[in-house]
Amino acid sequence: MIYAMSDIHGQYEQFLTLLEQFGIRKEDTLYILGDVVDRGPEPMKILKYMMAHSNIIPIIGNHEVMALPNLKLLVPEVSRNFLDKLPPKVYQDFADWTQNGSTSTIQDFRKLPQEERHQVVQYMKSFRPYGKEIVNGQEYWLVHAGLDHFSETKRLEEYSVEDLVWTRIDYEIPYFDDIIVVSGHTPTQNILGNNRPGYIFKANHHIAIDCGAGKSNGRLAAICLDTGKEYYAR
Ligand SMILES: [Mn+2]
Repeated sequence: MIYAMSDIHGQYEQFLTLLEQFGIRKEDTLYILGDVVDRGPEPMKILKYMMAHSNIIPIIGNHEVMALPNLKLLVPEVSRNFLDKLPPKVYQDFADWTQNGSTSTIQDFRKLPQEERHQVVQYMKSFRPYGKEIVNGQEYWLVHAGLDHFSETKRLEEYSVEDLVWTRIDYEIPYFDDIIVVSGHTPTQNILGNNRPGYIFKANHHIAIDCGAGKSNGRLAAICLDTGKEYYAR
């Protein structure tokens, strides 16, 4: 079986709840479509769980793109005023990240021993830009946010990471007649005209699976591509 979930944002308890619901087996594959870190309380526990399970395929999200260069800086012990010594561009990247929910990630990361911090950074570097699967004869492309600079003739391999992690899909417009694109990044509560906010959204050859795990009216969700079955953490 192939499962997909997205935008866990530090919600380790919800993550475990969903894994229990699937009863995931070694021969199953779980795609996690990015934004594992930031906002919620326990991103490092999720990353360590993912690292320990080779049937989990991590796809990069914009929060990993923001976090990675900054976490590299935080592998060694740093003093309180280390930010003052950074070159302006590096300082700006750090400041941008702190505007995007980095606090929990920084706090959780700094609790790890240095060796584990190094391992987490190495693991995050290994996140893939996208996934591709054929299930029951149906082709699926799995990405964090969508296909910016879209062209029908472009192969998935030709999109840059920036194209795949930041865009907002117009879910009323299909990308393809045949391929289904599975995406996170935009909570289904924010999809215009969606009459089932907080549930997985399926229309126009899109499957949107971010159900806003960190929101008070949201939860972590997952889908099984083989059965179409949806799973919700609460
Ligand atoms: Mn995102």
